[in-house]
Amino acid sequence: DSERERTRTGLSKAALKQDFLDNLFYIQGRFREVATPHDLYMAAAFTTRDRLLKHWVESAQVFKTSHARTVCYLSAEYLLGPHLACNLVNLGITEAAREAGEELGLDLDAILEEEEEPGLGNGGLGRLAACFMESLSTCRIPAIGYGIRYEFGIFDQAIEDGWQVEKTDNWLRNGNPWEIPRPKIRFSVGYGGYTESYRDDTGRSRVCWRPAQVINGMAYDTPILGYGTANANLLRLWKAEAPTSFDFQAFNTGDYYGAVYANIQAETISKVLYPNDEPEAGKELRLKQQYFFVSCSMQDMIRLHLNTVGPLESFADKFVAQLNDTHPALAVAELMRLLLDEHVMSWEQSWDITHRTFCYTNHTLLPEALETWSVSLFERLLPRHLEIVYEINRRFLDEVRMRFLGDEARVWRMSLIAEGGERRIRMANLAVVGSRAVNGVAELHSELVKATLFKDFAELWPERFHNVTNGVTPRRFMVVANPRLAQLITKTCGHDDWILDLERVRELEAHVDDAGLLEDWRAVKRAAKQDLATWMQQAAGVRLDPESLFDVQAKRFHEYKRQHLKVLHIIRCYQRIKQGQSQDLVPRAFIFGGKAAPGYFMAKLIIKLINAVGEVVNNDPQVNGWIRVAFMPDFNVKNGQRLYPAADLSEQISLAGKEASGTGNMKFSMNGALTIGTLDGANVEIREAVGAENFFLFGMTAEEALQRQMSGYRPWEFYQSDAELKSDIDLINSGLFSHGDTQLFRPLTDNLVNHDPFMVLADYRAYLDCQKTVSETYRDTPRWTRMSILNVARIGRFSSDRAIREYAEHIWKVTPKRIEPAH
Ligand code: DL6
Repeated sequence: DSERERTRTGLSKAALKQDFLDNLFYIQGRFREVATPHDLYMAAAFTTRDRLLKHWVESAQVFKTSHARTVCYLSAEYLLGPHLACNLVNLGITEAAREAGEELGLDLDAILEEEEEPGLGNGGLGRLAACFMESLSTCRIPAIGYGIRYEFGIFDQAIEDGWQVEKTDNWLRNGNPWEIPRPKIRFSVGYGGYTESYRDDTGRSRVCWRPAQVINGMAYDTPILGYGTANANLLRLWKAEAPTSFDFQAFNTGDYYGAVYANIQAETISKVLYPNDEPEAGKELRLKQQYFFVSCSMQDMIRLHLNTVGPLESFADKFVAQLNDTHPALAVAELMRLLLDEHVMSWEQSWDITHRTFCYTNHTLLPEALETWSVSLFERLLPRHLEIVYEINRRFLDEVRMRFLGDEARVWRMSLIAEGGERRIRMANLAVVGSRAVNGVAELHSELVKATLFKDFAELWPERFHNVTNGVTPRRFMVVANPRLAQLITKTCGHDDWILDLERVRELEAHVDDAGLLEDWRAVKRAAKQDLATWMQQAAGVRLDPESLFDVQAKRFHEYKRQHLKVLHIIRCYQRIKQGQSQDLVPRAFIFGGKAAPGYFMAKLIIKLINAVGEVVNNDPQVNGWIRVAFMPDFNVKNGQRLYPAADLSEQISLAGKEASGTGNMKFSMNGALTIGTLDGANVEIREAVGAENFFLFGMTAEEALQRQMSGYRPWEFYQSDAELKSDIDLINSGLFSHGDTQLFRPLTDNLVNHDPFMVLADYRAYLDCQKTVSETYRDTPRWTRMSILNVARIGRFSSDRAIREYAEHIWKVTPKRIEPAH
């Protein structure tokens, strides 16, 4: 009835209150007085979900009946972050929810804190997928996100004795109120076995794959609502299961354990996210995961198409599938297999459909991050797909030979199979050959993609290559993370339309000389710094002074990102203060956050070094009034939201040419941090946008770095010729930071002095000089504040809404489909 309808979908305070109490009672089985904080969170989540479902179901109906062209985003990772706060913002009911809570004697912020985030990704690539899902809905583009419902996401990081310790992330332990299990949406996925040829009714030769093992994938659906719209899209994650809960044959012959074991084995496939942002060599389970989610997703797309539009000939008109890096590149071979073997189409027609369906985004140029699979492993797990890859390759290489007569070296480089040594399948080549569009994630990166990694392909198919610079969602990273700043922007601009059209933050510029704004701006930053200081005291036991400059580097730990360059700067400051030369310095808090892959020794040693330096610095009364070092444990989306608003300075100091884009750089800048950075990834475009005079630039360009590398880089010459650099490295080796142990950090310092693959020493001096400029500028508070305002005012381009519109127009050729709210 209509009253009940209003209770579950109404946006008024009264409706929210009633639905909250109903959900607490009917779903959690609790009343107010005995409810735990978790019960309260669950009831709040279900109350919010009730409202999402209304939009979601309506969207699904409209998309279905209108045969809307749909984007399928295929990603092995989605680093979603907490749902509740963002859903409240997108529904426009944050204030109503807060007031409803108050009337029930509840604090909304405390409820929001209860949420454990789904950490189904490692870092930039997974978080980008999450931002894109939100922007797809906001931009009203019909979309489905496909991925894996890992039971254990990225590990929780603890710091013990300065070392990173990994703890399992049991995010589903307390239930997940945002997902809806779909027991009837299940697909079988095969592995191993053999293929057979036969002739079909028309006498045509066909292939049938007889897998040795078959498991099931079951769908779990999460609604993703856009901001200020009734459009909601679907995130569909697959969980692996045994096809039947018991192998009765084994059971009846008495092999009870064997039967259960098969069951467990099947479930292993979606058990855990690989906690590495680079492929793990030879990991069979990883290949199984990739095939698992890709196969379920392709089967699901075909099912949807047959149920709505009809004949598969129009599949590529209905769907465009975006490959988020090469992790889902097997989809090319799987769609071919389904069309050829299951839907008995010809090779030519299957290839035409497949090739028109896929587009591919490259996220890295690092050679170690480019996926390849050994042919023998591939053949053992996916014998039919190997045949298909071979046939794609045979036809493709004929095309290359025809275009470049006699250039066998080129054929060899472009082949989907790397020969020489163990034969391996190059997933990036498969992705390029199987896609009609390929893009990099920042202008510089996309240029390098064409000039280096895919040079041969760009010569063959120049029209296939594009750039779409990354973006991030301002709803999560401004409105939710930094409500004070959001309010100030709204007050200053006189509207909140900037949340949907981020270019409109530019209106701040008109007020940049307004003393009142400068004062309010500083107060907002100061309050965020105080919040972070309070949290860090409790979480890491370190005291931070909100008056000091908050200098933050937060991202995955990797040598190319050069967290150790920042450590050398800390040691330099430390030595200067000890030597009584603090005149150039301003009080600074050096703050780090980030996880290292569990098997990445050097990255973990850098974490240990940061904490070791922190222990000395923070306990030395001679320096700790000047500098402090803090490591935020367990940097994830939720903790990132504490960090971005509080940063004065954002460290984006990777070796130029190595960071494809970066997205943290955008999140810091939109929260008023100034960037110190190299000309790498999207830094280049951020600097262009905010103005060179509002950005602290240092270091070699990508081209200079390459030149130096090629002409023989000798890091020890820098070590020998720069007395301060030498003394900083020697201080590490002296054992000062390791209770006298002179060997502990040797692997790191020896590597720097002798190899230094990411040219830390070559950029050291330029970095220190630039940091001096940072300190000088910070002392000029009005100037710094002005620069901070201009950073925010000019950041509009880096909204993921802009990125999604570019994909939609230039790559996907898909138009928005507006869902009319039924209210
Ligand atoms: O495109 C998202 C993100 C970029 O911003 C980072 O610069 C890049 O390092 C990251 N790549 C990965 C590793 N990719 N693989 N494979 O996470 O993508």
